[in-house]
Amino acid sequence: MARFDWSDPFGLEDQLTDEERMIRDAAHGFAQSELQTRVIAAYREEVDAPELFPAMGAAGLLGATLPEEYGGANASYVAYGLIAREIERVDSGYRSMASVQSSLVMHPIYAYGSEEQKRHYLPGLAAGRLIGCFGLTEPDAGSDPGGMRTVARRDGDGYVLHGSKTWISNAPFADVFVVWAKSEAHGGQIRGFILEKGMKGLSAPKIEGKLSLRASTTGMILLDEVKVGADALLPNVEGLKGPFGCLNRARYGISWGALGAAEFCFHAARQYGLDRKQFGRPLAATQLYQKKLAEMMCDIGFGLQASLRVGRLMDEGRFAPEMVSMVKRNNVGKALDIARQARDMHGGNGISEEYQVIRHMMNLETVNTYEGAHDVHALILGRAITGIAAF
Ligand code: TGC
Ligand code: FAD
Repeated sequence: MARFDWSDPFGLEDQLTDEERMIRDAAHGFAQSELQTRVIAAYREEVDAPELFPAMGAAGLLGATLPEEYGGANASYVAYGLIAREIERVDSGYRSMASVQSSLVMHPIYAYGSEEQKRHYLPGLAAGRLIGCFGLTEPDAGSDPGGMRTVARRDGDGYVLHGSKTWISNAPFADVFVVWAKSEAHGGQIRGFILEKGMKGLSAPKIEGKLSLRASTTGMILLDEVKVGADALLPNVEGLKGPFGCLNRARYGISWGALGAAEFCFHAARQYGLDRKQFGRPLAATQLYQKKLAEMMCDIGFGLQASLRVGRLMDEGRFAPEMVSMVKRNNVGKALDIARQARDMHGGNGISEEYQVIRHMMNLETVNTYEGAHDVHALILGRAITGIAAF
């Protein structure tokens, strides 16, 4: 009979390859030494941290799944998920910075870009010398990106882009902007364009006053008749399947990341319950406290197994987007419940920045909304079950 380990109930460790464990350990070391040490103040002060990109790049955490010739490590999607889990164990905002760069900026350039675009951008993005952002959401098109108003018009050999994007991670300090627009030159089809900081008419003001994800910088992208050359167009995809192909990967990474945040909260609640005595015994000796811990462990264990399965299928090229909706929706929803419970189980201390559970709770509210809101993923699954789109 195997010995039961509450911190790894289904033996995830045994199901990883040596290389995946090595990448996970490197990500854990980086996250604990470089991110954990700064996050409490960074969140309080809502600081911009562009300097973290070269640090993450040097640690091999950006674009790890890409081939080595473009600066990646040829790592598996399971390894990518493990990186997200370790970063988000510290803070969802830092994971956001990394997953936008890897899945939403490097992936589309790799998957849809020309050879020149790949060689021009990917090594700098992998090293974190360049910072990327991904502009899909607009003020009037969030869950329904097909309703976007940003347009690209033909201008000589190139294009002119006009419109606005909002809630864009990394935008205020980004060098590279992957922007999706309806292209009049392509019959109104949605096309991707690579824009660069400093282009005339392009600005990216910061959105101030977030009470969630404060360690990650968010902004708008304002496009006022921005002229770009023909080489700004991502040539190899058209339609919504372009951005959705990126979102599949980012959402999958989030399914692991959110469980990293949940594990932090679970472990913290367990330790707090063992240390804190009320009514003459540890809180962890009470039935209600143990039931909550048991539920946390089960939800995290089930979620990790499901994400591992989706990751393996992704590596084999056999995943379906609906599987990604299942793990993104389930794992983030469970993580949010776990963070709220952990906050409660810490009593008054639970609202203090020092204990960190309330920061995770606040962050996970954003994670539950972005990359497809919780209910929108339910509708994607409902469509798959019934054949009827209820959006
Ligand atoms: P629909 O008719 O379903 O599809 C249009 C076309 O897209 C294709 N498609 C997909 N392709 C690949 N992967 C997927 N997951 C796909 N889903 C759809 C589909 O086959 C079709 O292709 P074609 O060739 O027939 O044209 O589109 P719809 O307009 O009805 O979509 C509805 C819905 C709800 C599925 C979709 O709009 C949706 O997912 N909404 C949520 C929007 C969202 O997730 N936005 C995320 C913005 S980025 C972000 O939040 C980054 S935060 C990052 C961070 O900081 O970590
Ligand atoms: P809405 O679409 O208006 O939804 C509001 C509510 O209505 C939600 O509860 C939703 O579930 C519900 N709803 C919507 N449609 C339906 C329906 N048909 N039936 C039932 N309920 C429905 N976007 C980017 O492009 N790039 C980024 O880098 C990025 N980063 C972000 C960072 C942060 C901090 C945040 C908060 C958001 C970010 N986003 C980004 C935007 C994010 O993807 C959107 O906020 C999200 O897709 C939801 O869109 P919305 O905010 O317009 O909400």
